[in-house]
Amino acid sequence: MDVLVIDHPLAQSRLTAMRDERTDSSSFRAALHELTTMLVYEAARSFPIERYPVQTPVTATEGTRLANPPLLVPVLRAGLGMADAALGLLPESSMGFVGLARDEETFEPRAYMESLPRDLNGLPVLVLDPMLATGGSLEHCCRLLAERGCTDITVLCVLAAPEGIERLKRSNLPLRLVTAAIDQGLNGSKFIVPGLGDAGDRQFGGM
Ligand code: U5P
Repeated sequence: MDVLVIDHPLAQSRLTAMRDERTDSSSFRAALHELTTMLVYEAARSFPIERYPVQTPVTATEGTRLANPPLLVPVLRAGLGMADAALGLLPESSMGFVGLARDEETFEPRAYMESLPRDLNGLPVLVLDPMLATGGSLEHCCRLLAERGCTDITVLCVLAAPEGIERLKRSNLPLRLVTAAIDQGLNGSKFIVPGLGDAGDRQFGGM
């Protein structure tokens, strides 16, 4: 599994704002939005393009567009804060949704919603979830996509724990990971350390 870490200074400054416990929800959402734009920009570097004729005011030339814009799949609830930024850079993309809750005793994900095209053959997918902790949620989500025929998954997250990366590697699913940082690891409550806390609560408040 390819892992791409975006260590650009502008990305790292947004990540630091998100880590800071004094950052309020509104500023946290703004930093997540901007950071997602940077992660999508870098993830899209390897997307296939096609050339097509275009007329400028001066002459005829050739233009570039994405050959196959990916399906965007934010993982609810925390991935919602990445959806608008991703759609901004990929306006031709469609969006599906997967809702996952983590059981706080077993730490395993439970799906409460799936809204995806039935057939994902030939369609690349960009999965949006800020945190890769144990990897249970993202493995579950990517398995749903692979079962529908998807063979090209890019997982976009803000923070990844080594434990989650290992789990995704072992899954043998057809995916690559783009993240702004790989943190030290998980604590006893399976939170990422140093991390940024609960990405859903930081954006939308505690439930
Ligand atoms: N999560 C956090 N912060 C953490 C660890 C996990 O917000 O430090 C939440 C995220 O919402 C993420 C989910 O979607 O748990 C991933 O957990 P896991 O299935 O990778 O363990």
